[in-house]
Amino acid sequence: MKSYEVNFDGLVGPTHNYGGLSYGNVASQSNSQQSSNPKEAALQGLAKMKALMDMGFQQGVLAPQERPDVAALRRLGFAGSDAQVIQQAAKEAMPLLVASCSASSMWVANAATVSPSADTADGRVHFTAANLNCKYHRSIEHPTTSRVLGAMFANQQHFAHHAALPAVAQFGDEGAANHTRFCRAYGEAGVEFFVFGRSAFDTRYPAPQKYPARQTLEASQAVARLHGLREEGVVYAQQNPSVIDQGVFHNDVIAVGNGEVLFYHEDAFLETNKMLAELSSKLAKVGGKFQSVCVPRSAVTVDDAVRSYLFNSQLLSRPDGSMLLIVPEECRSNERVWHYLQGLTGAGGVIREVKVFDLKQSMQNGGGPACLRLRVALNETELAAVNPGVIMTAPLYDSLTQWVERHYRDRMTENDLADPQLLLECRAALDELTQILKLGAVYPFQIN
Ligand code: SUG
Repeated sequence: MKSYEVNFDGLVGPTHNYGGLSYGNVASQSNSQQSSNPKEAALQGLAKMKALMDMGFQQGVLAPQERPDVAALRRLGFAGSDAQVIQQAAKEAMPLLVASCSASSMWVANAATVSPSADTADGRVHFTAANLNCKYHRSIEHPTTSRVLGAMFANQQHFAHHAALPAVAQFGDEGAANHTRFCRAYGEAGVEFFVFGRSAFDTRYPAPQKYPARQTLEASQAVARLHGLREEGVVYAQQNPSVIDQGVFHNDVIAVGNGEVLFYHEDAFLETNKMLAELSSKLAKVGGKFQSVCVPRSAVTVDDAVRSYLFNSQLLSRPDGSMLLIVPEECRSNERVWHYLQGLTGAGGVIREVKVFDLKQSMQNGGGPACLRLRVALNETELAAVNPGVIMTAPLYDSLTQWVERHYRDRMTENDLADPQLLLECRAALDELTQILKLGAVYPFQIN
């Protein structure tokens, strides 16, 4: 049976703004309080989805969240009508209003961890929504994420959904951003690679000194258990704490994998050789031939990687078996990175082509091409069981583009978030979106 990697991209929400909310994420911190352009952000994301679809890749779309999250503000003690809740929060606790308005759900690499059916004990595709426990503005995403994923992958015969892990730092889970799957073919059993930043209970693992390590070993292990993965099909590795301290807040900022290939920076991991050997031997047991492409620090520094998002790229398989790298424009403007990429594609190795996309609006909050997509490997039968409303087509692209043009503002600052009219605009937009994507009622304002 045929199988595919389907990329579900997060549609940028109408409140996209630069709130400076993510300590440890250099772009989020340095662009704090700048004015954003939600319309441009959503259109840049849609253009990437359309381009990948046009290149022949399977492409889907994942809906944004209801923002401002008035219910979250009510849980923090703000009361009255919805407009009063927003105005009171703006007056007394602006950072909480900003957090409740974040469009951060666009980075769907953090929405969930997904294990394809070929890897799981019950032969279903498993999803665990990420608790995103490290940042308040992200920790409020998972209930809606679960409802949206449930509406997209609704067939219980093929899809199993797990609630987010307990919402405490010891089980901090950032989803697929710290998870990669290696395989010979998408429909065959593979090796799932979980990268963590620290251990919650075992003091032998070093931790970063400056910035938080968002993912724990214990969270990764819990996800692997929930998904029914075989021990032989899992490899755990620790991220190098010193790169976290240089702004690598997720592993997908310093490594990306696809098929049998891992593309990574020399400084990305601890005990790299041991990890590579384990990946290679476990992949060999399921018939695969592991290949790694290491980018030396002499060619590209960790700082270059953090600024250009070289590794936050999408590594995609082309029909001839070679691979294509989708990178953000920032890679072209970094001389060392661009020089490295020219050499890489010209060397006759597995990565043959680079395509550049303008994702500046998302990049300024620390989200590149890979952050914007959730990969779901599906066989033909499973793909047919996905809600067809969320699979990208030319007509869907047109409707979504027109929907963005109709509903989105082209400028957003902190003051705009305090405007109660924004809530009404967003709800009207999202109500229409759930009809376009045929999701049913998934937002708090639709179900309460
Ligand atoms: O969690 N930025 C996100 C970026 C997530 C990128 N995802 C991956 N690497 N997979 C984060 O730090 C910034 C929001 C603000 O500051 O307004 C933010 O949440």
